[in-house]
Amino acid sequence: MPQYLGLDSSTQSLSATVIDTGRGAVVAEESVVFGRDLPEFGAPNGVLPNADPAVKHSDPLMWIAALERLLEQLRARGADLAAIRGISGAGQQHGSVYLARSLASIDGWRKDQSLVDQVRPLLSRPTAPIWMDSATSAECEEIGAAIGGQARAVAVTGSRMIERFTGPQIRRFSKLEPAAYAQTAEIHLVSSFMASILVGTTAPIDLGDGAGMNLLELATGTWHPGLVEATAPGLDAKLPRPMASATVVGELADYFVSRYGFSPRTPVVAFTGDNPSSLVGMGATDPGTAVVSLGTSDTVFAAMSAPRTDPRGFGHVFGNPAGGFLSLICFANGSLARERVAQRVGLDWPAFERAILEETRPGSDGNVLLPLFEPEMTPRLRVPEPVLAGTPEFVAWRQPALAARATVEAQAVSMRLHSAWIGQRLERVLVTGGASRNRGILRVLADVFQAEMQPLSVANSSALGAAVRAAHAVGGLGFDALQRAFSARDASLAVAPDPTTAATYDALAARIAGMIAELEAKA
Ligand code: XUL
Repeated sequence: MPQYLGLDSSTQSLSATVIDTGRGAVVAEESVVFGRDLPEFGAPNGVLPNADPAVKHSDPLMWIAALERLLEQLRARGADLAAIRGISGAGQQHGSVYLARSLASIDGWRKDQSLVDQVRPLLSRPTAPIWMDSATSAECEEIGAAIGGQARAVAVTGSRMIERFTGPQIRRFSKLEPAAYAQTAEIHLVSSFMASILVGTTAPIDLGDGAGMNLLELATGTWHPGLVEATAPGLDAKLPRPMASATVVGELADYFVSRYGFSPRTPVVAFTGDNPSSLVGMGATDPGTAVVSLGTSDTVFAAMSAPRTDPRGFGHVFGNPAGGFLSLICFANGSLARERVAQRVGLDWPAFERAILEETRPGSDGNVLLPLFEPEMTPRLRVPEPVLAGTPEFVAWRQPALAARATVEAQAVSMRLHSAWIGQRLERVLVTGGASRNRGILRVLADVFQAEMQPLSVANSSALGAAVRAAHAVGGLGFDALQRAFSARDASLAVAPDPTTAATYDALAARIAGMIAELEAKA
């Protein structure tokens, strides 16, 4: 039976989903969690510690070690890798990897040496800035000014210049380490880097993820010469070509065939960003269905037939791997913020859920908690501590159940406030990501949006989307049929809105909008 492998190279883990299109079933799911399984890389949560809280880098060699570990794990658990007919993948968006040699110039991988040992000498920069990095405000200003203002950046790329996007990150590297930048022959996204490793040569950048670089012209799907020039010297020659997502970029390198038992010449399809991939995995590639993804970052996204842009400059436009575009809004304080509140008030995850469902009421009795632990991108805020308002007991973090509900309420309200520009009345929202099984969170989202929340039965929609994209591009199967087979929604888990809470959340939305405006004015 034909099987397809989807990989998801995310911030905290690398995951695999194998689908069997003959049986219409997911046949294997595996994960390597960086902090837990690869402690030798010193990156709990996948990010290297840094004295500057704005600087967030990861070790690309950790991702490669994880790839080897994951493939070993799949084989050890009995996955038949010889049955895989095609492979694709997804990567955390925006992160960049810097290579001293173009991978097109290496002659595949040696079989007698680990991949980590073979890639290490190829890196011109030992670490990769990732999407959590916010150290490039100056570079955003500089590039924006050089091309005639942020409005122009929005018109060309779908986003203003954004700190975590790849262009500003590349510029910062070229300014901080001009010699190392000059020695860089090729710059990859996480997605195209992982695809390149699999094929043992340079893989192109797909349009879905490429749109998150502040370098791609949406209208033409090509690198924009003015932006490329304004970003860093000689950048044009260092960028792989942008290409449609449904492209076979090469054949699996022999290294993987002999080490892990894949079939020779297994086709590899362009990798895309984790959010565009989730859109596919959720079965939401047609406009009209929004997705909330609860991960390290929380994101809200939806397919769009024509690119519409966010007038306030928080939202983005990326490529839809099925064609057209997708709107996306990203919140940096997602799962980690929920976990940090839970830890701070001493609740485990089941207790966090119970606190919302059984122990508190909508509106948290007038208490508000903006869970801002990391510099936030939506809205653009950098505050040293979460912001609390309400009773003295609450503000002193002494009411654990209320803290749990107030955290999720503020996150949901912020999603509602900052996704209004998409201009769609949402009746149904698909929910994915680690926290999508938490009924307390689903309850709050349903009431705040006054829309039904439908979790997907498969937890990792990004890896699933990658497997589905491989089946589409290699097996010639239609997205409709694939999504009917694999993106089933579990009706028993759906949470309908309670209309009696609407007024409470309208009022809370107005109050939180006011608090945010005050913080923005102070910033
Ligand atoms: C999206 C973004 C994050 C990462 C997470 O713009 O930065 O969602 O893709 O992996």
